[in-house]
Amino acid sequence: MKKPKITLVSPPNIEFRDAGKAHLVEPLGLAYIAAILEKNGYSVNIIDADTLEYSIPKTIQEILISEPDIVGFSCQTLLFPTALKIAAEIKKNKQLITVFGGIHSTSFPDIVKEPAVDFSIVGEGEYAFLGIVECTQGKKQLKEVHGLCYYKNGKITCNPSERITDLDKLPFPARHLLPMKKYGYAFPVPYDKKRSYASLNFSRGCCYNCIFCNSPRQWTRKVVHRSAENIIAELKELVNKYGVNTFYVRDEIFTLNKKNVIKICQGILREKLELNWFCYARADHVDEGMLRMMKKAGCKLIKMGVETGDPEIMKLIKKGETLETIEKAFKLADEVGLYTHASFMIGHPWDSFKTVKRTISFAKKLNPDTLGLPIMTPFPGTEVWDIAKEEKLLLTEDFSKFNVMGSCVMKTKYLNPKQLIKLQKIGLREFYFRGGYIYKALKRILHDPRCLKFYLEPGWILLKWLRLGENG
Ligand code: B12
Ligand code: SF4
Repeated sequence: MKKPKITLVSPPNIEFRDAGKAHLVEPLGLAYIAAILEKNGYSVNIIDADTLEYSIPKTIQEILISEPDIVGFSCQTLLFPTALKIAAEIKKNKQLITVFGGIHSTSFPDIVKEPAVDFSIVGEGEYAFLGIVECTQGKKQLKEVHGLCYYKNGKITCNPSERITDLDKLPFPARHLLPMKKYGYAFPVPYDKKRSYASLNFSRGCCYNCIFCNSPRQWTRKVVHRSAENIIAELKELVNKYGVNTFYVRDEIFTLNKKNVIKICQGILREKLELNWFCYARADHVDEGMLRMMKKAGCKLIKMGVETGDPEIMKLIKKGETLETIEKAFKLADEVGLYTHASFMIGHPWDSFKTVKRTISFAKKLNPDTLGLPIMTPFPGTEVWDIAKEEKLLLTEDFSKFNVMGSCVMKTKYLNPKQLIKLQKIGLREFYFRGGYIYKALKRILHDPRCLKFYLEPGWILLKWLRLGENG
């Protein structure tokens, strides 16, 4: 039987392209799937339409040029409507199988009812996608493919999914199929060499249960770690094969397993990899010894989720942290000499004018190098989605509006969308156009003028977005 040709697609994010420009990363899930398919002798192609800034027609054209028999789409909720449009169009032009995967498929397996979706996968995609391909070769039956969902005779069938327990067995992501030179993150950390960038996962999953996060649904709260040896081998490949000198750890809670963090740092130093890197961490996981070790191994920036400056809301969102712990962690990171990013949100179901003001004040108090202040978006599969529906706070189920920045799909008990968008802009203005922030930025720039460049691009995007001069 002829082996099928496979094309994997990361759909274009047309409306929010500008917002995403400051941080472009590889579609790692697709690169993992491609790697396992290649390892099994299949011909694969990845179209990262988002990064390549393709329009929808251009994406359709590129898919058809690749003459695929099977097309896989990876999408978060926001990009699902676009992916669906593309899938419907390519199906009109060629007989092929479409497979949808990623967080939206996992949270919303009902998508298989859409005529343009042949199969959808709940959970991890590597063995599931390979399983579908093997079904087309008569090597497997659909019922044997973990996480596979399909719609037949008015009924949705979903096979139980299974977590991958040994991530070391996966081949490294097929980055040779990606436009690696296009990826990057504008963060204000200077160094000599021109940046060449990649991102990777050291683990998968998170054991916490914050009400707004899709991670518990995606990974079933089970954390699976890669070994330090396997990670160092991938880092060496990144340096030697792709000339990478900067990397980003995509894990939700990189600092959960301190022993592994230390081992990885020791490995980077032992192998003299000379890499700059940054990661996410939970404030309650960091300690001075670990932060110092991370800095020694090239870590420049640490991103921590704060979410709110209101102690009551902090409890309601089940983050499991306190404002005091968070403040301590930011101080510690400052002392150690790491750059910091704080991720906040406004528009929690209980947010009022007063609590948002508290959030803005707390952000100013922490004084991180950069601030994220999106509006709470209740993604399907999260507890906040259920709250939004039960309390009639949800304003639309048009997923193309679930962009987190600049539009608002959920009101709070006390604030409407107009008030939330206005508060978001006030928050960002108050944070960035403030003596304390400007002083810190100037200190960074004076210490090393090369920093300036890395303030400019995100700064320009922010200014455009805030549309200075307009009453927002
Ligand atoms: C790192 C990260 C980012 C990175 C990289 C995003 C990316 N495109 O991969 C950055 C910082 C850029 C980012 C941005 C955003 N992110 Co983000 N991000 C994450 C995070 C923490 C980890 C993702 C990751 O690296 N996973 C590891 C890789 C290996 O897994 P994966 O990509 O999910 O792929 C696996 C499976 O999903 C599946 N799969 C994936 N694609 C396909 C396709 C097929 C055909 C198949 C069969 C299977 C399959 O198989 C893969 C391998 O097992 C997740 C949290 C999470 N738990 O997923 C949030 C998360 C995905 N992000 C989220 C959001 C909301 C965003 C933003 C919209 C926020 C914003 N506006 O700023 C943007 C959207 C940008 C974009 N166009 O992607 C939400 C998505 C919620 C939703 N339902 O849509 C999540 C779940 C966090 C949350 N709030 O709950 N994010
Ligand atoms: S927000 Fe962070 S800590 Fe909370 S469940 Fe999601 S990944 Fe885990």
